[in-house]
Amino acid sequence: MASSNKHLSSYSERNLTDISKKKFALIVSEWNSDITEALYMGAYNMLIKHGASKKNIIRKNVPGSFELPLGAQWMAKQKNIDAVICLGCLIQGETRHFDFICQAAAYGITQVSLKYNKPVVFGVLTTNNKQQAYDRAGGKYGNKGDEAAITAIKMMGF
Ligand code: RBF
Repeated sequence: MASSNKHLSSYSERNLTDISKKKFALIVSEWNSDITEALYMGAYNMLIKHGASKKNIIRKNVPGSFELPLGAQWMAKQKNIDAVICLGCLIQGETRHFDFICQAAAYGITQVSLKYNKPVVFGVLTTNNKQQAYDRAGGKYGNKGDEAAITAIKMMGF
């Protein structure tokens, strides 16, 4: 799966559903915050660009990507939230923490989406190094935050 060759950012943004009255929760991990802030700005700007109202975009921070599923659950259980976007950045270290946290975040976010029957988007970078993360947070491979926002909008129009 060569993700460097494929970007949702360049996918069709036409015929997207009307999100002017939709409410979004953006959960942002504080680890690698230079990256996750860029992901957040990408997602936020993309939602605004497609008609979301500023007052309908709620931001919540969590300490790390491991906490994204619980943060997502607290927001997804609120009836007035239409979609949740989880943003994080996991960078491979020397120990196996990376694998456990990636696994927990992906599984947990999936569980929340299925439990609450609404889009809960996995906007989490899992990279070998910081450069790969920069490349995907507004660098040469686009911004995966943008893509997370478009994914939420597309799923809302399913
Ligand atoms: N959280 C991230 O979002 N990205 C990371 O790259 C990251 N690396 C970690 C490496 C180690 C060794 C530890 C202990 C934690 C790391 N975390 C990372 C934090 C993790 O998601 C979580 O916040 C903490 O484990 C507390 O539950």
